[in-house]
Amino acid sequence: MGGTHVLDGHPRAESIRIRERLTGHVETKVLALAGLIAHGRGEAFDYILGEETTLSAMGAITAAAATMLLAERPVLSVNGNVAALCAKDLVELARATGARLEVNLFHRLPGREEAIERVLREAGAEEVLGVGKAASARIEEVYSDRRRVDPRGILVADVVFVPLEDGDRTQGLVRMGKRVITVDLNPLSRTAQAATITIVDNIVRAMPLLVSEARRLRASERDELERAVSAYDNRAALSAAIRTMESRLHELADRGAPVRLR
Ligand code: PTJ
Repeated sequence: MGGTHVLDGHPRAESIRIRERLTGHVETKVLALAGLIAHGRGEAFDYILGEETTLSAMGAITAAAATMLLAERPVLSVNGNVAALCAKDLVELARATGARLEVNLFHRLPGREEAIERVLREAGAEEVLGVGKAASARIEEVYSDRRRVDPRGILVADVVFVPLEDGDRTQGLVRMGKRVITVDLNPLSRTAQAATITIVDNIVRAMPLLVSEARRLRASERDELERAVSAYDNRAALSAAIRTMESRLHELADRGAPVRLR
């Protein structure tokens, strides 16, 4: 992959570095070209959100960690964008919650599953489900290549983590009776609306918080985790995210001042 072309003093250095990481992963086949479009859409929502983890996103993160810890068969579904952006955190989250990692792609082009498996193994994963023939089961409720799943993983999971997801699979998994957790900067997306828990935050910020929250809650009693889950309301969390965006735009429009981003 090409080296970085951005100087530390650049006001958008971090954002540019992330873009370079993603474009580099087009070459390695980890990222689908459509992944670049998805990232651009996410960035636009992040600008409006203020590029910070909100209090309500933190509430969703706590509920998500508790849900994964309570699960019997949790699975973390990994696509190209997520592997490119936070492979290490995924491996750590799997360890902290006892979840299995499964590659599941919208664009199953030759070599991509293996490339993503490689990135996960380099990040420390000992087991990666869903690669090649291992994705031998079909989910009727899903109408894309994402229907191909591993019979040891998503097929039998009770809780599935599907960050940066693309629509109908979330609805399909929910119809199958699974609890679905997502990370999506767009609170209006079908996935955000249909998931059991939607973390409206950038995956790059949310993942380390999710890992530390899972580690913190690991020692908790079952009923304490259950209370954290039942206190959570996804409709309210989505409304809070939309309200944050709305009030930020209002404030900026009133001030007429340049947007201040970190
Ligand atoms: O690797 P594949 O083949 O499985 O494909 C993965 C993508 C992401 C290309 C595919 O799932 C897709 O097309 O997704 P969508 O429909 O573009 O939806 C992705 C959602 O993630 C959008 O609502 C974006 O706003 C959001 N998003 C993008 N980048 C981030 C994000 N949310 C959180 N953090 C981000 N960094």
